[in-house]
Amino acid sequence: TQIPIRRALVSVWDKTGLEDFAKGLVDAGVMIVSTGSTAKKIAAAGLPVTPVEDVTGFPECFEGRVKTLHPRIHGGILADRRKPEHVAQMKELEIEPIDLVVCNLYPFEETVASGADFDDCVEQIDIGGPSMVRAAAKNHPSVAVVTSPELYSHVLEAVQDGGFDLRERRILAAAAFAHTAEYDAAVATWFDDQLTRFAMESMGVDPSELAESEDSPLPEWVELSGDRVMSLRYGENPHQAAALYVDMDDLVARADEGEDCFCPECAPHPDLDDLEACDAAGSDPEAAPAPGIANAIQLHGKEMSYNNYTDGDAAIRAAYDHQEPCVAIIKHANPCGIAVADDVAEAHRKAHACDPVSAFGGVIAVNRPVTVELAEQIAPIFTEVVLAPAYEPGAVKALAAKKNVRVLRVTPPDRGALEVRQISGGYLAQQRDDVAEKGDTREGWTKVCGPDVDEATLADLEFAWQTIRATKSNAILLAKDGATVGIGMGQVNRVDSCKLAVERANTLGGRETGDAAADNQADVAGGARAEDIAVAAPPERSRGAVAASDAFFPFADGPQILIDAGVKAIVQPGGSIRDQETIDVCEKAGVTMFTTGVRHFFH
Ligand code: 93A
Repeated sequence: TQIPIRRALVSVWDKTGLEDFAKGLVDAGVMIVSTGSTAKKIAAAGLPVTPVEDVTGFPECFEGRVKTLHPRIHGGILADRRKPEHVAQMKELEIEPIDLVVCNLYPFEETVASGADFDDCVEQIDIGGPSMVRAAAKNHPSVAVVTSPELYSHVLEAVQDGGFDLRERRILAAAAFAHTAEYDAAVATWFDDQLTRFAMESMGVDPSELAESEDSPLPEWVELSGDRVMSLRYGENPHQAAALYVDMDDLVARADEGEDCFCPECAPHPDLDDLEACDAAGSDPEAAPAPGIANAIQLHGKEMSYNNYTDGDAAIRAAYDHQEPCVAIIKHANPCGIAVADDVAEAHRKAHACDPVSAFGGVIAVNRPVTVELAEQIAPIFTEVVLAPAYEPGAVKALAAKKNVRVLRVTPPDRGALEVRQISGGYLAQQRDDVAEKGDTREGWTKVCGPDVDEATLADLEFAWQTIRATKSNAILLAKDGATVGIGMGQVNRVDSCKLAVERANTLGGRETGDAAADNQADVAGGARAEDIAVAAPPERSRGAVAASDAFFPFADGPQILIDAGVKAIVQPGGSIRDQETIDVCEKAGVTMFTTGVRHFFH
């Protein structure tokens, strides 16, 4: 499966080690095609190099915006050498094959960090580079792609040994997709921030003043109980003012009981610029914060936003609903995936595989300390917030590979704590739905139909049931091997939730989305691990899964959808006047059903 490297395209912004690398290629008999200043530098070292214009027959134009975007280049990268018709077409169109693409991209993040203005930042969005990198990664059966100067010596060894084999080209392709996805994520995040800035400016608000202001942007007449900790940049949307409050009475009561005081003044927040101190604070047993996300200690990343707080709270709630090591990935207060396993890294792989497309930009909560393995696994995936009770030494540093990811140390809220929600003219208060009811474990269930199920199925049913209360109603959740595989949430009828759960189980996870950008995000799952995750997520995941429903089925149509999708057992509260119809369709299909007598609406 080795493919000899005869012709390489080299186009790099970061020219570290370029001359030695180019010399190594030339010595090995490789012909180099190269762009503008990369070609100049190679030529200046006295080495032969073909300028890209000589290949395209077209000048670099529009201030360099169009250099390599040409069929002579992209055809040379994308033609599949395994297909005789592609090879014939290359000949016919006089396109020479390119066996190796060496490219690193315009320094977009560095330009943003330098304080450059909007237009200058936009100019540093590389278009041609990612196109070549993605093309080469796609065509990895024929082409090798390298995006990091750190790999040059390895590349030269491979070139001398007759080229990369298929496994190596696949690993390089996974790394390349991760690289371009990360690059695009940085562009998308920045662009989103710019939209906020434009929106604020159009409202006459100076965003820089707002971010730095000690004063709440809330109108003066707002009086809330508790004590304000800080103004937030904005609320759920940029036009809404917002602030964070903590329950100071609770903190004082804890301090009176001999616990350390964790009021905003006394809480041991490390200096976010001091990565060593933040990493140390992640594992310091003395530094665990007071319960609740409002008291969390931030160890890295951008400032928390209003939505980060609400999603973060939903994520802790989900992860702490399980006794085993658990990882919950949340977006818009709903799970993209939740899983339990013997260790947190494995739980994360399973949770991520549920829906790798949605996990992009998610909030991740873990109910155990984050290991370095888990941190390294999360690092390449664009993640808004990571929350955990502690971080093993080195884990915060590994996560900090991404500048913006918010890393928080958090203590879960007390079980059954008071939950207050405002309605117009007043407040609603209730106990949190995180208390163990009799019907929340198998001992409290009634088997109403179907064959007996084995221990693994029962364990999955229990997992599905204990996971569903973290999912917005109406919720239907499919699970297999301690992981969610399809979630239908937030629908106004239960049939749609069933359809959604099945559809999501069978179209996500395996990378069947037609969206190329989202496809990349699935690949971000992390270099060589992309393969493992794809294996953990075969298509037709509904077949052989178990299902949970957060409230009873009012009709038999919902269960019928689950049965048709191959679900083998269902757990639900029961209590509908039409329960018998639901039981009958399950009985007929040989599907086992348990009722719990408890329901878990979540709004
Ligand atoms: O301006 S681009 O978006 N359009 C292109 O066609 C193109 N081709 C290569 N950016 C393009 N590149 C980028 O130029 C590469 O990603 C690399 O970072 C840089 C190398 O240019 P030079 O060789 O002139 O330094």
